[in-house]
Amino acid sequence: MNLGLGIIKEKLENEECLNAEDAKKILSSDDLIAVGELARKLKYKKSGKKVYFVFNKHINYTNLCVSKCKFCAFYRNGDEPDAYTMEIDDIIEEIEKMPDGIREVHIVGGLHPTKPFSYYVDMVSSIKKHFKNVNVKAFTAVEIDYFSHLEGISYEETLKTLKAAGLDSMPGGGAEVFSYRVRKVLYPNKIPYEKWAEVHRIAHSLSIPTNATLLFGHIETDDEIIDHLFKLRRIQDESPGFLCFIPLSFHPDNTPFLSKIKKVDAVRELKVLALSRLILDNFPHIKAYWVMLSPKVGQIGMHFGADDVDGTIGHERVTHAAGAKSPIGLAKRNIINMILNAGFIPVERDALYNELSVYDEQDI
Ligand code: V47
Repeated sequence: MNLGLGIIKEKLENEECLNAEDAKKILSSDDLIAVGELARKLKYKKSGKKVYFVFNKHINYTNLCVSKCKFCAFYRNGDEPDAYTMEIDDIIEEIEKMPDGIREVHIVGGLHPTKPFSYYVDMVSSIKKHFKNVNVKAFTAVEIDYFSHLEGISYEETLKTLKAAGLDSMPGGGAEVFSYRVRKVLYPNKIPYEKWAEVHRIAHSLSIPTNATLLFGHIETDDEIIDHLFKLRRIQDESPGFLCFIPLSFHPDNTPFLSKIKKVDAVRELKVLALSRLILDNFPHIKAYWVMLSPKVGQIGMHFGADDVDGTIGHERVTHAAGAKSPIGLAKRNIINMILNAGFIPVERDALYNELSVYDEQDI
């Protein structure tokens, strides 16, 4: 272990917080295994050898979007042959196709040009009515901001209305990188950091747990990644309520602006994962999202600080529109296998990380 990482190791042993300089050393280190070792130690402290997954289904209710982010291959304007919007009955039907035992429905979509706020409220209440044991994890801060403008009400009112309809938790998307420089180039119509943070702080104050993400591997710098992580750490210190952090590696295929960029490699993905575990020491969980990493890099990710792999997913659309080569969904047995073969203990959880079942070799 080189001297820089040695000092970081000592700090972690003394339970001292890392600073931006330490973070920079981690990202630029050429000792990948040592970086992984630091993050894995912290993972073991937090969750031992357990790695969590959830039996879930992703619903992307529309690909119409008025935001038109330049990094996104998923959105459509409305007149393309593959533009779609799901009605509530379609959503219920899609969830009904899942085998029994589903615990979480993860809902995100584009910012639809004409659907009223009542569509989203009805969506949540219908799912709750039909599927009693399902946690409705729905709508990013970007969608909440959009709904509040549609309806002319505050973030708090928007979230209270959705919570009364059955909203249980919120995903972490839409954060991208908080850098104003990157926002100006790639997602000028998307809410800035302050508003993203405000929505999550209010959600936490209403006992709606949320997640957080980082989109990396496009035009961001190391400093911008580090700043993003420290901003999240501060939100969690001041307004706790984040359950999990998910670093998302950018997929360039079919994107309007960035299709020539080379997809980030596994070494970078693993370093960012490890750095996330180390900086976000106040986040209970870090996710190795197999859809973006691939199941194989996801397995290595468990040795780089991740204690969660998301879940079965059903049919992922956002990353696959941008060329992801991973499967569009995984069977529960594949996930259990993936975790066991990486040397960890698969634990099926619900959306709030209550443990439902622990698996071993006999279960596959
Ligand atoms: O916000 C969009 C990203 C996010 C691309 O909370 C892209 O548990 C890569 O947030 N390449 C949506 N990424 C996904 C998301 C998420 C996923 C899994 C779990 C959770 C959770 C949240 O996907 C968007 C954006 O940052 N994204 N386009 C792309 N071409």
